[in-house]
Amino acid sequence: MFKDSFKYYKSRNPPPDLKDVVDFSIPDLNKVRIITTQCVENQQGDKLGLKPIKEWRVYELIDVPGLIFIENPFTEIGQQYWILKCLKDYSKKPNKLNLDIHNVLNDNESWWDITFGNPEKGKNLLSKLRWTTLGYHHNWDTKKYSEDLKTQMPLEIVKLMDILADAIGFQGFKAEAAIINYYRMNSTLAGHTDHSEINIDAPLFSISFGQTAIFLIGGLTQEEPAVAMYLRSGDIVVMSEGSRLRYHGVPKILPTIIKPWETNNASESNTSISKNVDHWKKAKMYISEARINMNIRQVLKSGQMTLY
Ligand SMILES: O=C(O)CCC(=O)C(=O)O
Repeated sequence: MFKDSFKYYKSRNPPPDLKDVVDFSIPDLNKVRIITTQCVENQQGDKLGLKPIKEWRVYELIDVPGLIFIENPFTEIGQQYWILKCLKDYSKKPNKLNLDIHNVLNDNESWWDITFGNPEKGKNLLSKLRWTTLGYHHNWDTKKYSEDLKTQMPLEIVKLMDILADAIGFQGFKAEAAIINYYRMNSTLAGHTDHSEINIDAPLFSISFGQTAIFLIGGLTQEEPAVAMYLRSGDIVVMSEGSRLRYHGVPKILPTIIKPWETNNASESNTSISKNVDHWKKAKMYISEARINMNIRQVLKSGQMTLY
């Protein structure tokens, strides 16, 4: 059962045995199948921090048809770019934050500015950011999207998703809603399904940055068993077709040894992305004890302009 696996991997004492966790960095071809990308290189990819598509490694989990895994397709600078976007830009208005209901920030204050710029007020704020929503804002209570709760999706996310979707054969995918999840080392995300979107035929993209997660994917009901897999910084899970409505969750965050957001001089000079060194220093400190997940969905059916 999903709950048993969740409890098993969440446990601190005794800690779980990780031998059955699928590790796509050493792919076991009895468990995963290699997917060939549709390798139309896109000039925009470099600006969005992506490696050339011909270098990507893409797999499908044999036991979970439609569950596609793209092993970190981002450059080092690309990881820094998206980590900073999530921390500095996507945590600002007009996006919605879990902090909104606590009234800790005034209208003219942002989480980033107060956390890193106001030692007194920002003292306890760093770990309090849990989620932000973009585009069609996910309503956690009703689980229904609404035209009244919608803001512009950031253009760079729309472009990134066009490239990712095209490369793995989901031409026409439109990024219309996103949840950015912020995890501390002791955070978990309980098992759930994502079914609020009118278009459940469109895939859901889930991009991880920072510390490593153990991700569980189960069946269509809580009663079925779950498969565990590592999600490391940069890795992308695509829940498509038969996997789109399966239960999934994150029982554990593990400290990472490999830090694909760290740059060497060669990667710094070989990019069209510029960076603010001071901002990155702060983001690097944050990500050393955190994980960020960008969860991106299409809401409407193809050709549909509004919800109703
Ligand atoms: O953090 C993750 O990897 C999963 C997030 C998720 O399932 C969600 O936002 O619905």
